Amino acid sequence: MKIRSADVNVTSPGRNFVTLRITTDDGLTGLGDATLNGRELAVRSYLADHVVPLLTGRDAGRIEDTWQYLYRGGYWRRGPVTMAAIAAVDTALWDIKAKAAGMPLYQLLGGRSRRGALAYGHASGQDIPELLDSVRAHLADGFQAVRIQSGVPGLGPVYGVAAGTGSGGTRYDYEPARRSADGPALPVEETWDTRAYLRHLPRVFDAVRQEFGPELPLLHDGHHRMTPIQAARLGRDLEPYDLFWLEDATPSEDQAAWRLIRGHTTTPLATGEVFNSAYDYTTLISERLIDYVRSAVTHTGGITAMRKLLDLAALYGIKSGLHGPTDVSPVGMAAALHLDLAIHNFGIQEYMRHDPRTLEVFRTSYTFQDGLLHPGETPGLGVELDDEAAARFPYTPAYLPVNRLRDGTVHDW
Ligand code: CS2
Ligand code: MG
Repeated sequence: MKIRSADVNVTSPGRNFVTLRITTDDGLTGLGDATLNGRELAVRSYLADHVVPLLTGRDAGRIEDTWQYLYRGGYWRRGPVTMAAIAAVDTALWDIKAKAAGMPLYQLLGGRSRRGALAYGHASGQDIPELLDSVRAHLADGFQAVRIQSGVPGLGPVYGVAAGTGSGGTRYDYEPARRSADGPALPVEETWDTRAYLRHLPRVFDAVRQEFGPELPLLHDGHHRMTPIQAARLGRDLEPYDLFWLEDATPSEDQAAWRLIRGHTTTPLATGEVFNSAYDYTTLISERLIDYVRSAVTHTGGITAMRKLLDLAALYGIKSGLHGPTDVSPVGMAAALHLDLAIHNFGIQEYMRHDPRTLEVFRTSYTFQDGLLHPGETPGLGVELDDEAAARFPYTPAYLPVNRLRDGTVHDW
């Protein structure tokens, strides 16, 4: 079975997505997600200008060889653009292989290890009462784990807190990137004050635990905003509230910094959504500095690379917590779900539900029931792209926000 063609689709049904479709000479198609939030056209060009010409005529069944050919053969390694492009090819080839086998992809990854993947949703509020309502709405929708983010007294809008009423009528998931169609064409700028945040967050957790009791798994994203010693203090202050995890407590690329946090707190730690290679994790995993691997299949070289990374983590007792924001397309989401079902060291899956327009363009077979996600039994990944629907939503430039301290200094967000 040879690759006949490959095409890159860019569409914007509520937000931008980059999708690769590979077609074989016997008419099978496979999809791969290559969405890189706010930098979509760079990946489109990498794929269309540099990768697609290499694919035509290749044996569609040789997934590992194609991965190595694109990774080693390109000479320039790693980086989010390269690895998102490789991920799209890899995922599309796995989709094709599973369709050819007539099986849902998780069967080729070893079959299921569990009934479904425990998913966490994004509860948030500008203040504590609003957050409590949002948690309630998530529980009513069946979520059995929630991430909680809150506005900080004295600060304006904070990234990670929903700004308006979501599609379901409740304050739901925020949209990471602002499109020029929906507001200013340039990045929104937010103001940040870490000391105010550190004072406020334990109160937030206290209120949520008082309202919902000790059982509910609670998560929180620090979004790289703290120094290691601030993160250590927050981890310690939150210990009474028994977090499932504290995510991105400090900028993740400084792996050695996590030794300091780990040395001070027993709050479980997660990181890796901005990583794109297993090499980004070597210190974190081998020294057991984190508890959960947060990468996205879409940004880390696809199913082939993610499986190796998760197997490495498993050797050190570290679990998965794969990235699943709205900027991972339904194709990338499905890829994560097949892995979640198959691997032994599954931890939790992020689930930020997509806009209904997105789900008009991407027809999915995955399901969410009783707090668990399941990839479905359709052969392959179980996602199809409707080209006509996609064409109704042309690409719209979008930027992620920028964060500044009160004195104007650019800060992590
Ligand atoms: C967040 C994301 O899902 C998360 O944990 O950190 O919203 C992230 O900021 C976006 O995916 C960036 O594109
Ligand atoms: Mg995050």
